[in-house]
Amino acid sequence: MELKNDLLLRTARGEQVERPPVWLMRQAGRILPQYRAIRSSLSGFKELVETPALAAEVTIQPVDELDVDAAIIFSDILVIPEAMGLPYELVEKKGPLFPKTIQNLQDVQALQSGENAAAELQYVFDALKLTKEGLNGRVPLIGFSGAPWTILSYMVEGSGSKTFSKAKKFLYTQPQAAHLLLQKITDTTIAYLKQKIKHGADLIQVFDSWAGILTPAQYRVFALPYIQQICEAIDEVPITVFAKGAWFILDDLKDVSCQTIGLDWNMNAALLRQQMGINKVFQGNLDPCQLYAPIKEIEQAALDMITNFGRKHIANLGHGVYPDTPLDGVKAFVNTVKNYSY
Ligand code: 1CP
Repeated sequence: MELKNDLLLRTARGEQVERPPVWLMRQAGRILPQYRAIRSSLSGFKELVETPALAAEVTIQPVDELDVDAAIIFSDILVIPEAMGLPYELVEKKGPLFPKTIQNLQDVQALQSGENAAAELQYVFDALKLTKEGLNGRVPLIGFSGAPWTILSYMVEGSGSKTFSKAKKFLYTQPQAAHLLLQKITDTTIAYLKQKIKHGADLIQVFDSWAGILTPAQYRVFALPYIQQICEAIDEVPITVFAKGAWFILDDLKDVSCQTIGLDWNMNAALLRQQMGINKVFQGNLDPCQLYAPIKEIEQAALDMITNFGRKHIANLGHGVYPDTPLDGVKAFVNTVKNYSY
């Protein structure tokens, strides 16, 4: 199926484009009344993720409502631990919870991995296929996964955390088990992403949401080599690496085989280009809280962001949009980018 709007892909490939493409991390979700309506009729988040027709429907909602330049498949990074043998629950108002966690080498050895594990996720692949049909070529579809370190952190910690100190302790005290676990996650993630691409993903984003809590030395040993393996294996479509909070690793990411680097709102794109000579495409990085401001200020901030990034830019927020963000603020951001021309 030919894409009617392939601006995101042309930008990710480094081509000269007319304006930055725009989409928002977490664009499918509670910011949209259409999403809340579907969600409230279900038993929970997992039912939505695991029912392909519904997942496809909520994936397309932001394309209809916001006219963004990409859809991102509605799913979660935590489907990977579950496929490996560690089920998750999503506790209302509290977040993810793993009844069973990884404590030692034996626990890691008991997990399945690679293609066998990825095969458990047929419901995601079916959702991609239905989404592609529903989009009918309007915009590209983004597939995603968590980065191995971020996935390990949930598997060891058992829930979200401010410090992820249990997960970091695991790296310091059981490095051998940690490396085996990271390798198993990596193998599963590669098999999973390849299936996503087969079922229609046009671009892949790897979320390293907890990158910023590692030291640079830990990041180089426990995170980056596995991200590199994923980027090397995925050569069918462009790939974005978003290592949140890890400004200290951008100089290394320069040499990783990804096309695009996601930046959070603490980072300065112009400075990174000048001082580090990073030539890859950047994605980001408006502060999600900026969207609570008056409309005029949102518009100005979006223009300032575009100016700061220069070319080779995919406009986005610096992290996911917060559920209580006014829809008018979101639309002001999207429309400012869409009305811009270089
Ligand atoms: O019903 C609900 O609204 C539950 C909230 C929710 C939603 C909407 C969760 C639970 N996951 C999702 C969907 C989701 N998760 C998407 C959808 C596609 C889109 O972007 O529109 C994506 C890309 C994710 C990825 C994800 N899940 C990340 C990486 C991105 C990030 O925000 O850093 C992480 C860390 C998760 C774990 C997770 N799942 C859900 C929550 C609330 C969390 C975060 C928990 C924590 O803070 O530790």
